[in-house]
Amino acid sequence: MEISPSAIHDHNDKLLSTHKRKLEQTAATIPATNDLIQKLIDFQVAIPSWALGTGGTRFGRFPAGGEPRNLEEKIDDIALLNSLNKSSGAISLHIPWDIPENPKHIKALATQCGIRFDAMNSNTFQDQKDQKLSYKFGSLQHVDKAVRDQAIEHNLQVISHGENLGSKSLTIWLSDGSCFPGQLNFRKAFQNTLESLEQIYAKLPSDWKLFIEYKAFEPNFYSMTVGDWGQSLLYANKLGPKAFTLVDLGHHLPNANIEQIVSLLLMEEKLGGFHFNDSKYGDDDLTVGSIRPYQLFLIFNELIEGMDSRGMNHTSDLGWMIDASHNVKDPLEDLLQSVEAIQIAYAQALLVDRSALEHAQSINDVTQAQEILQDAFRSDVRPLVAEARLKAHGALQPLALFRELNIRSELIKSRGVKTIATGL
Ligand code: PSV
Ligand code: MN
Repeated sequence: MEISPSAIHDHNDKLLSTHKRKLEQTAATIPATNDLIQKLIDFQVAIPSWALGTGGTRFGRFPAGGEPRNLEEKIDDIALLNSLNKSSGAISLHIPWDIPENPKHIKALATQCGIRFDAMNSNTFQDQKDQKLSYKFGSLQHVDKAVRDQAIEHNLQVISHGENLGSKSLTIWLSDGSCFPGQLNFRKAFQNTLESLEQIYAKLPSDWKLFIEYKAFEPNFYSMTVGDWGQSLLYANKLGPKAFTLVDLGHHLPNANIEQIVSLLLMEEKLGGFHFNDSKYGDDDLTVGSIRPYQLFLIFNELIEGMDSRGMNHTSDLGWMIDASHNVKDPLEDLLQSVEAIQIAYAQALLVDRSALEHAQSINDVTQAQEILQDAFRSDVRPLVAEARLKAHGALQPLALFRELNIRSELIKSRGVKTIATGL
């Protein structure tokens, strides 16, 4: 479903005078507004192909209706999001959930919609219908070389799909691990995994990056073979300069200091990308910023500090992706909220007075350091985020326009109520 530029224009027109008033108030107290707005315009967050439909838990799933029935419709949905917020100009594909059967056509469709292909994701955590060997006891770590070879081959196929589409990175998340003490020899599992990753890495195109995503638990509950950033960093260091750690915000043990992890990975030049989501208990995959917005801000604070200290490009030097699941909300509304939360945290972190913070740190002025961070966090940057959208020809209030245009009902009309998108 396409949103006409005139619908966006009419929506913006109605809200323009109120928006301008708020923007003037903000600009009066926030320095370097134009520079900040340009950074917001440039910042793009990839949408996962597996999160455009309703998610579920193992207890049930309650579909919203009108879910995309194929990859073409998923691209349409992302184009729709992007025409509203102008910040979702990329898709991250999961294989085999979203195999591009006709890559030329898919690439042309995406290009026409202004969507590029971000990281490709492989899947060796589920058995597929016609698969010869099972991943029940792991994939790249498996005690049986034939299973490892099968999983390696799958990753190579994913790279080849990605090459056809113009992607430049592969994210490997392994569910490999063990459920009970004694089940695995940790060292052998690590070594098998490393050897398998080495074979994938050897075939990685020269301009590609390999992202190694870690997760503390689930579906294995005793050990995970890539269980934390230390293990991921070990693999990445052993593999070489094209291998990086990927941080998924939901993949830590409770109360982990993710901002410190981010800072140190950047220092080691080994932070590759992000899967954004939010959580209260585990890998809850909730809307970004819905539970711990201050933590999200602190993470962006470290990202900006670390990236700027190395002269990195905020937009292109790391992979920015959402990895969430929408169980009770409309998936598209949820994604609009997530992107907005990311932009807000990014903008607030850009406001941090770095030299004042450095000075406070240098004299151990703990109170002042906190004041500086919280002053930025408590600034209302929403008019700046809206202005960035306006300048990029998006909607001042994407969620409100999504509702005004009854987009979900329109999607249900054209696709049906009982459609089910692929994904978890
Ligand atoms: C695993 O929990 C994960 O975060 C990985 O990124 C998977 O690819 C994705 O979720 C599947 O939903
Ligand atoms: Mn993830």
